Amino acid sequence: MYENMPFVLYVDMDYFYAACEEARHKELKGKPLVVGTAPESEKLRGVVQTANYEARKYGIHSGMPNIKAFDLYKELNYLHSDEEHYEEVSRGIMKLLKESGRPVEVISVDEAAMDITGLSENEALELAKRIKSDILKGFGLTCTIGIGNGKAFAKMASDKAKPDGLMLVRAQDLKNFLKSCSLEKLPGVGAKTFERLKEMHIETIEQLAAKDPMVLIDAFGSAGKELYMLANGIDESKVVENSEILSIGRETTLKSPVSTVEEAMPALRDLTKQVMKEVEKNGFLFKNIGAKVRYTDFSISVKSYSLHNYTNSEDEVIKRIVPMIASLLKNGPARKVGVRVSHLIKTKGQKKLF
Ligand code: DCP
Ligand code: MG
Ligand code: MG
Repeated sequence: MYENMPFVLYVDMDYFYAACEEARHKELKGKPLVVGTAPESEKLRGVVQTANYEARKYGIHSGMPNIKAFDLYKELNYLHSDEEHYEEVSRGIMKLLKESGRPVEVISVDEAAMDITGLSENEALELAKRIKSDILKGFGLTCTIGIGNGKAFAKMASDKAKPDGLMLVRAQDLKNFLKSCSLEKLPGVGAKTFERLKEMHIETIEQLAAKDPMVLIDAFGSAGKELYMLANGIDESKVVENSEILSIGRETTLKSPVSTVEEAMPALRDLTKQVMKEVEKNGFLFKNIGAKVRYTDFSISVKSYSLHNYTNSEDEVIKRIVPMIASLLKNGPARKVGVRVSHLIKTKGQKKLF
């Protein structure tokens, strides 16, 4: 059964944004710290992007309004997010992982999966220890590594071993490992799916695994089959090698808040031009176009559109970005807008496709 499942080493950085800040502000190490979306002068208005483990002890977590975080602990240290810096650190870490010579899939700014099929379990553990120590030496950051047969299970192991951990799920232990994880930890079970499953009286991975797959397919379509397979310890998805640059985005603060997409057009055209310049410089094609607004109350909303085919067409970006921004502006005026393209692949020596 395991023949088709890649042996995977999965890296997830610990409290990533806050850890990057601790690495360059040594005086903050060991003190509760939050990185959030609002500038320090208006810190009560934004939301928490991440909290270090000292701050998590007070119940503070990603997505929580800053004002609530300060309620929970008033001596909290706070820094305004510097995403460009975190992305630069991320690129360095991904480069280090790729130097292993094995296929690496960059999953997010702080996560990557490496295909280590062919290694023994002990060799995998040795490699993981070396990676942890190289990342610590090179960047002053800790990470947690999960190892297992199948990307999903390696990721779940990394979740479980956090922070600064290392966990190998041996093939013969996979079933028991899955039993020990709560249902919402299964990749693909988001808040909505979790609620739907609960209505169907499925509250554990074990119950999901025992369900008639046809019932799950009726309820969730092909995602239902996927859930059934995962719950039964099967994940044949491949580690797909990709660029360490996950996306290219630009955003800008507007001179005055805008309420309509017409008012935002000059900024959107300019941002799109900047993004496309970077896309061309790298010889990328993209498949996903994202729009972002930061409202006057500092909250952020994003929308994205997936194309059927890869492209590098500027017109396509404008065509997709306009309705997304228009729809986001229905919720209120924005003081910042952003354009991003993602799902990148490299074209070899091809400058312009369309
Ligand atoms: N992030 C964000 N907003 C969220 C969640 C996350 O901006 N609602 C950003 C900040 C995180 C980074 O993404 O540092 C990585 O997210 P993770 O879910 O991996 O969380 P952390 O790395 O912060 O913590 P952990 O140690 O639990 O992995
Ligand atoms: Mg992380
Ligand atoms: Mg992560």
